[in-house]
Amino acid sequence: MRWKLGRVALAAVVAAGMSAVAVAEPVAAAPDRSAYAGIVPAPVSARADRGTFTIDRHTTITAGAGAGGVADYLGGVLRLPVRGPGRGGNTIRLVLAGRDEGNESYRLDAAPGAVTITAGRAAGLFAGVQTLRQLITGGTIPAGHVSDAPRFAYRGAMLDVARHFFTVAQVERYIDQLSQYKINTLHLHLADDQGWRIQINSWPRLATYGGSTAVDGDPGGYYTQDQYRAIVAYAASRFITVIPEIDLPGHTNAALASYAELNCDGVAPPLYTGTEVGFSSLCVGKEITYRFLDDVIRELAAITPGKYLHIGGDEAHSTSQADYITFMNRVQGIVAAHGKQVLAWHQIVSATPLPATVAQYWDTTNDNPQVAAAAQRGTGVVLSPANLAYLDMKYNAETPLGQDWAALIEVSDAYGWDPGSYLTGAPASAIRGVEAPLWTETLRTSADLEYMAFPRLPAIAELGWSPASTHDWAAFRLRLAAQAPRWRAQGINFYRSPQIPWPSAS
Ligand code: IFG
Repeated sequence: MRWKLGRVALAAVVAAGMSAVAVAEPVAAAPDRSAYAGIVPAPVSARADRGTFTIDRHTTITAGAGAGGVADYLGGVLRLPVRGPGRGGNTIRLVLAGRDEGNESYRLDAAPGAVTITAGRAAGLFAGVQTLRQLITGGTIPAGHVSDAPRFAYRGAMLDVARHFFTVAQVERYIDQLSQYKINTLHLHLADDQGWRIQINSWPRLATYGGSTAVDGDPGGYYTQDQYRAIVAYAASRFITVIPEIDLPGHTNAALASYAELNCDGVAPPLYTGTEVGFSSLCVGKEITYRFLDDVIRELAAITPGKYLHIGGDEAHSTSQADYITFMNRVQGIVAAHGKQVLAWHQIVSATPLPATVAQYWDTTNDNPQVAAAAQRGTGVVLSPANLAYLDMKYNAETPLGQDWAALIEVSDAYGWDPGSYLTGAPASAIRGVEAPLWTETLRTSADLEYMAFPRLPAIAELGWSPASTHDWAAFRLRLAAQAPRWRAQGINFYRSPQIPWPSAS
């Protein structure tokens, strides 16, 4: 039975993005050749070929050694059986082979009888699988070829679970959404003035008391260490590394409220449910502060496989400059003593960053000589400019959720910059990548998170993954529009920005 192959144009990309669904029989869907022009993030190279691969009840996924985890993931997504290598017939093959380029590079080759994804490491196969999902239209994959590799190694999203608490299931839902756009890092903001969200066995009141509330007195919560391990493992199965943040020395009211002895005056402040910042500080002059931090960092390092711990360092307005420098230099040493490297907000450059310390830039200007000087001295930088990458910023004055202190950020603003050349005076070699923070003072549900993250998160993900040469707003907005049917199928509560020509049904 041959289906008449209709002609498709790029505009069809707008209507053709469909979530990956397995079908029992070939459906009358014209394979969407322009799907190769519609991938988000844009790949290094992609071209359609003649022919079509049809997913049907005989289709299997085969995986060689080392590719099993990705094969099982893909089998779950497409609801297809996974078999060992060597089977004939209509197969989707995941092949771990070739040079390991030390990143998530891959090749995808689709022909009528077989689709093959080849990569030097499993993370590359997983990236190729996300691309494959975007090429599937109604059970068919147009023949073609993709060769792809990331521009930046660090492609992150931050979720603030301190201002409002989000359950393991809600975090895992966000992880699944991030992984579709090749994000590979999840920064969890675990402690702040309004809540401490991770169990520390040696200081139990941090979570049980310090985690008992949230902004506006909303329900609190915290992760037991087993629950945190579950988040880390789920993220790892999507090739996402978790970076936990304990914000220091400011943003520490939850800890100070939990243990009076941590306060310089020995008096514990009340729990805080407002949204002010900069009023709290650990007591830099007390030795107990460093015993406390050694315990916290030791326990956190033991359950965090990734190489970074984030120690915050922002808005320490109640810590003197001299104390801030003393404190941040000492805490970096504690992190290193526990075998981890430091990530910190860019204020860390006013202390003495360790060689491996990376500064997360959140200023609202691209001209910050102090950070540029540190970058020139070798400090790595992750870019999260608050006026371009903060997903808690309103889209416009009418946006019901979010804040506007940094900027109003429409989709074109989130997309309209180049991380490689953004920070004046910083060498391109210092730029490790990008991260899109999602602060939750005003966000309470997954639908709230999704409304702010989509469609801007895929824009930041593209800045992190795609070659600068592919940067083109006119094309991106069409590719973004074609993602909408997928988001609708997955129940993602995305903002229908007027800047994007959304397909009618979405
Ligand atoms: N700045 C604070 C966050 C959060 C944010 C909300 C940083 C590094 C404003 N610090 O961003 O805690 O309140 O947009």
